[in-house]
Amino acid sequence: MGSKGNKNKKKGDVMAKYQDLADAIIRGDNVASKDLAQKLVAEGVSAIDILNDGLMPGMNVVGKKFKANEMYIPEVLIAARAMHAAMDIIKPLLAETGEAGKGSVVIGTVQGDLHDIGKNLVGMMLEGGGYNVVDLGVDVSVEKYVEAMKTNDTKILGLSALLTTTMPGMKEVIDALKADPATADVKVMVGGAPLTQEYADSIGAAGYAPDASSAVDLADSLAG
Ligand code: B1M
Repeated sequence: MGSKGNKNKKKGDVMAKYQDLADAIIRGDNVASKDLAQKLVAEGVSAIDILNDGLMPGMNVVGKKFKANEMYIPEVLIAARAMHAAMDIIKPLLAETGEAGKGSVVIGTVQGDLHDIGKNLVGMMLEGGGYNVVDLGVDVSVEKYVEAMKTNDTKILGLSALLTTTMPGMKEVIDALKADPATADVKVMVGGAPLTQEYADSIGAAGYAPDASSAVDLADSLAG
């Protein structure tokens, strides 16, 4: 009886730890999200567990509430700020786990699209996977991508899009790269919540990754 109680308590404690972090994201408390992420790190929880069990579930709730009109843009932005505060804590740890010197990858969110949380996570995981990441930011024009692929020593470009209205911008980038002999051999990997493998294939992308971890495997296979 006693041991069963302890076992349940232990499990409950672990759940509560992540729940607090997820709740901090949902209510947009960037001080708490940073502190709780730091506390979990100090307790020896891995960066990837903090990401998958605390941050992502929190942001998923934000997404559901946003869709259901229970949260509005200012609250979602505040939640995003809290997510970034915690991501700043785990970023060096994700990077530490990586091998070094695999070369560079250019990433960016396509034109018209301001969503950067997923793109930033992909960047962090790529850094953790040993890549030097050149992040062009959000709302990146076709011309800026083409220019970046001429000036950086890499043939891998990662595009992120979160809106069905901005997804077609990926094809514009791919077509522009193919049309220029200096960038025709660039391999474009794509990702973002509304994307599918079928869509990636239809626009001529070299690969599609459904999440940040698989983005690293994909970059490895494109680089190899
Ligand atoms: Co926006 N938004 N948003 N939003 N927002 C969505 C995407 C939406 C699905 C919400 C909803 O209705 N349920 C919806 C899109 C609907 C659609 O197109 N079908 C939507 C909308 C409509 C809008 C606006 C149009 C709202 C408005 O103004 N009326 C507006 C557009 C602004 C613009 O971009 N021009 C808008 C604005 C915003 C905020 C600015 C308030 C904020 C963004 C803040 C920021 O990013 N700094 C925001 C947010 C936060 C969201 C939700 C709630 C969360 C997105 C997120 O960060 N998820 C989102 C709802 C949802 O997705 N559930 C929503 C967490 C993140 C870790 O996941 O980005 O999917 P994700 O990234 C994953 C994978 O997709 C993948 O790996 C990541 C990690 O595993 N991945 C890649 C991503 N990129 C990759 C690249 C790769 C590989 C993998 O290779 C290169």
